[in-house]
Formats: sequence, C-alpha cells, structure tokens
Amino acid sequence: MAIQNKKIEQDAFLAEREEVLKGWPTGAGLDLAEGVAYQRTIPEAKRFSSALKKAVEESRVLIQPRAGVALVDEHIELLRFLETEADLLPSTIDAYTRQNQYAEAQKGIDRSKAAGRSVLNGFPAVNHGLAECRRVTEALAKPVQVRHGTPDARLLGEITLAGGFTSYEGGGISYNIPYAKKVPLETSIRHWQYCDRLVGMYEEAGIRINREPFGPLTGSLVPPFISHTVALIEGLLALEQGCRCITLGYGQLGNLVQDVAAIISLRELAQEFFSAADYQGFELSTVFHQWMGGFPEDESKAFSVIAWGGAAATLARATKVIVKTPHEASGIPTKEANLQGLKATRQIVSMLQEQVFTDISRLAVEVEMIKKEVRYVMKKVYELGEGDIAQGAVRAFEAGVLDVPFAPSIHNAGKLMPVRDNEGAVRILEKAKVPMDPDVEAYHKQKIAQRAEFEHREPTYQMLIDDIYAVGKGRLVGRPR
Ligand code: 8ZB
Repeated sequence: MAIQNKKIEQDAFLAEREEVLKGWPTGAGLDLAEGVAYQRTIPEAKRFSSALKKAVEESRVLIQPRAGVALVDEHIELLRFLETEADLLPSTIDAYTRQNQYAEAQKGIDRSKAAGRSVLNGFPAVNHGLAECRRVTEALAKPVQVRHGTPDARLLGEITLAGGFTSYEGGGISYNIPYAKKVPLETSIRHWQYCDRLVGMYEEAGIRINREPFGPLTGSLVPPFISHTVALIEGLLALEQGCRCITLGYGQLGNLVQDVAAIISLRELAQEFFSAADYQGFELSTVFHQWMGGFPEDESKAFSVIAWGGAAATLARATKVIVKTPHEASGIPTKEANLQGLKATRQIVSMLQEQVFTDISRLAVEVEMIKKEVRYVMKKVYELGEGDIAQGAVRAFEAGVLDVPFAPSIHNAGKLMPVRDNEGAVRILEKAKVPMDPDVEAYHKQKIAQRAEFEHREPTYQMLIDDIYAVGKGRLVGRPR
C-alpha cells in the first residue's frame, strides 16, 4: 500500500514490533511496559524535554557535543568528561549500526577490546543492549540523546528508549537522502513512522521523549527553504504518530542575517504548518548546527569557525547549538578536542546572551523570503500527495520538487544549484524542478548578479565549487584568485 501520513494502528505496530525485535539477539524479550516503567524512574533533571522547555522559557542557548566510542566504560568516561561543560549529551552511533550491520559492529567491539582503543566511529548501542545502555544513561547527570544517521532505526529506537535515552534524532528523509544511496524513500519514511509511533507509545504512557529531525541534511550549502521544508514534513510525520516534543534544526551557512532569519522563520513556520494540520499541545524548540561544511586544518582557525557558529546560534536564540571541534578537518575528535569546542562555544554563548539580534530591520526581508519559499514548495508537496504529506514527500523527491544539494541518494535529483551571493548568503543559481515564486527567483538572481559583477565572472558551477572549499581556505565566499 502507498505510504500515508496516518497513525499506525496498535495491532499493526505490535505485529511489526515482533519482527523488529528479532533483528539482533539483544532485541529478544524487550518489554514496552517495562521500558515505560524504567523511563518513569528517570529524574526530571535528566529529561531532554525538560531542559529544552526551560531553555525556551528563559531564552537561553544550550550546548551539546557529538561523541561516541565502541566500548561502554570508555563511552561513559568520555561523556562524563564532556558533561563538565555540556548542557546536553549525545551518544553518536557507529556507522555499522546505522547500516544495521550488527555482526560487523560486534567485530568492531571485539577489535576495540583487543586494541585498547575504539576502532568504531561511534557507540554500537544495539550490540551492547538494554542493560548496558542503562548503565550509560545512569552514569550521567545530564540528559542524553541518540544521534546517528540510520534509515532503519527501529531496533535502535526500541533498545535505546527502553535504555533510558530521552531524545531520539533522525527522520525518514533526513536520515535517508544525505546518508544512503539506494534506500527507497517510502521505506525509510515508513521505518521512521515506526520510530515516531514508538515515541508516541511512550508519550501516551505519560513519558515525554524529545524528537529531533536532522536539519542540516548534507551540510553543503543547503538553502534554508529546502532544509526547512524537510524539517516541517518530518515534524508533521512525527506529530501524526504521537510525538509531542519536537526540535527542528538548521545548519549554519555563515551569513549572519540569513542564519538568524533561518531560525526565526523555522520556528514561525513550524507553528503555522503544525497548527494548520490541526496538531496542538506540542512543545517546539530549535537547534542550530555550527558550520557543517569543510573546516580549516589549522586549529586556531577552526576555533574561529566554531565561535562564529556559537555567536550566530546565540543571536538567533536557537534553543541549543551542536558544537564542532578543532579536529573537524581530520576526523573523530579526541575527548580533549571535543571539550575545547564546548569551551570555545560556552564562552561566546555566555558573552552574547544579553544581546538580541532578532528585531533588526534587515532581518525581516530574509525571514519573509524564506517563509514565501517554504510555503510555495509545501503547497506543491501537498498537491503532489493529494493532501497527504508522506505521499507528497515521496513524489516531490521523484519529481525533483524537493532537491537536496550534494546528496548521495539516487532518489534525489541533485539538479538544484546553490551559490553564495556577494555577502555570503546562499542563493539559488539553478532551481531545476524546485518550484519558486517568480519574484523570489528574481531576488535570488539579482543577489547573484551583484556577486558576478563584483568578481568579473559569470555565475557558473565553478563559483559553487569555489564556495564549497572557501571556509576551509579561510573565507566564506569563494572568490577567484
Ligand atoms: C553528520 C555529523 C558529522 C559530524 C562528527 C563528525 C562531524 C561523527 C562522531 C563525531 C565525535 C563521534 N562525529 N561521529 N564526533 N564522536 N563518534 O559528526 O566529526 O563533525
């Protein structure tokens, strides 16, 4: 049957659950009621949703790293080290687990034990299982979230939620298009409906679990209206399955006006579209990702990029900021480098927390522009789905109506071409099949023309390539040499 944005029925969910739990021996015997009872024992101070709610109320910006290693004791040690500075904690899951390759993950665990260091790029939660996940979450004083990149995260969700994690990242589009090559969108959306329904089951039992679609997508010059549209769709899909605490995300692009406008418009559009679809009583927050593109090798330069992200997040009053490290250009950071990223971010977040940048006049133009762009695409997505946003999303990707730059998936057109304007804001050079209001498209063209004139060259693919490498080379706009 075609995919639909419709709450999965209890019997269908429970039948599917039996199969999901067979995916690896650690799934055997997982009892949902016992998981709920366990979640109920978690103190308020360790609930992700509570921390986010308080931050929204106090207009504060929380900071969160990414971190995960192969073995439980080392993972606990790492997170304890980071929680001295972080407000919120992650457990970044390894790449084998993200691909449901649990046998490979097991080899990685065994080899890590032999080598005395982690040979996995994250924490293999499925292999470690329920009791070990609880050992992790119990060892920490702060809320912990599962962060990954998994098209089929059903078993991972079962184990980690019963294991005491209070937030779950990902979505059927955002953990497919940027992360997988061949997984059909219907498949990943359906599997994420399961994850959302699982969270919905906890919610219905009185347990608040935070859900966060992955905002930045490929992190490579993704225009705000594209990532916002995906975020809204994933928010709507989550709400339908019973999720009630949603955090929508955005990846920093580097132009301050555009970045602040992106967070403001994301929040307002979410209220608009969620209410229009008749969802009420949800908690909404936002996450700002420090620059997700290429970083400078030089650590001092990397700190500058990190701080600029912290500044933009704070001036935009995102609810939390996901922090990069000075090791970004080389790979998985040491725990010391990870702490350095947090400290650099803490300093700038604290210094700027009294300053408000959300009411300057230049912002209004960008906020309205993004809203117009998103409404235009969303209208088409609903049309394609004949009123159904899940079906609409699938057809929109098929038609190139939704198109994510630089995504590896064969189910993404890859024809939309962004480029920076003369002030570094990301604009649309070639809209391909993405619907845009003619006035808005003209605005983009005009902004790009200013840059072309300044650089005495035509805006072409080369300009975009120059932009991709610019930050790593010490600039925002990829000027010709
Ligand atoms: C899409 C997210 C990519 C970012 C970081 C990368 C990059 C991935 C880990 C990690 C610390 C890990 N990342 N895995 N950071 N520990 N196990 O996610 O460096 O910045």
